[in-house]
Amino acid sequence: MEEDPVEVDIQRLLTILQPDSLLERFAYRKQGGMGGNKEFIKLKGAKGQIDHSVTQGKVEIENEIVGFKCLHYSVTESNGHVEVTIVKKAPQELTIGVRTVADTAISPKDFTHFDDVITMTKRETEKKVQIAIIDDDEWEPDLDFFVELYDPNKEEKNDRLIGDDTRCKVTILDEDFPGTLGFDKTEIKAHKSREKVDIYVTRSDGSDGTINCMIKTEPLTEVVSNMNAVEFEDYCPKHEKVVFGHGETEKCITIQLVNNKGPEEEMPLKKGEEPEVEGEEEED
Ligand SMILES: [Ca+2]
Ligand SMILES: [Ca+2]
Repeated sequence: MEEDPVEVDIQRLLTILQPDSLLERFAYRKQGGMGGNKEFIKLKGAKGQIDHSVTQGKVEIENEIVGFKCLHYSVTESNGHVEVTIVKKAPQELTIGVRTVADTAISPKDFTHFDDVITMTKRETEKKVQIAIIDDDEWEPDLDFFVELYDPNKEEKNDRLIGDDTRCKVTILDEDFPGTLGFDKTEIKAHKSREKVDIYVTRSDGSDGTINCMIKTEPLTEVVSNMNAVEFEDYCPKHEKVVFGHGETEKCITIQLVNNKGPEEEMPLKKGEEPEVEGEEEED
């Protein structure tokens, strides 16, 4: 880097420092707030798992017998499962309970709850456990849950085993993108003789999940000409919700015109402001 560090733009610095692999870059960009729409689309389908931090030497209180190899895993939603590694640190047979604990990610919507007892022989030093991750079409923020180790022989099973490494966090990386909404044209001319005018709202850069926006007609407030269209006299005002189902990229909105003038005279009709995405989910 040849520039004076003081002069370097922070976004440029983030770009220079980002990791090489596609999956790591995905997580890095999201952390750095760099998730541009185009990048997002390219990364869709890049399945995988990231093991963030190896616990050795990183925890204050380490369990002497057993613990997770990593304290934080990230997994793409479409990967199907996350695999966590449990390390046995003592040369003895060991039976422990492994269970998931919901946080922002919940079961069964985001992952399949896991609660099982595993046994490791004297010679085994590691055991891998797979937890199913649910892939949906809805855009959502990244969600977390935990996996923890407990003693299955204890009557009181609420407590996990002592130590900072007997619990790990799993972050589910969403790779769905709802897209952005906009009008396909910013100006449409309609003849007074017409019964209706069709306006198209398009969805670009992604079409995952159901999204909706409100659409509203507004008369021109400033007098551009004496041909400003008047509500109910020239057109029927419209204020309604436009819903895009999963995969839908275009919606037609019809505005009824009131035909009470002579034919073939042009009348400017301005549609409402750019639609805004209101929410990503529809109640069933
Ligand atoms: Ca998905
Ligand atoms: Ca999703």
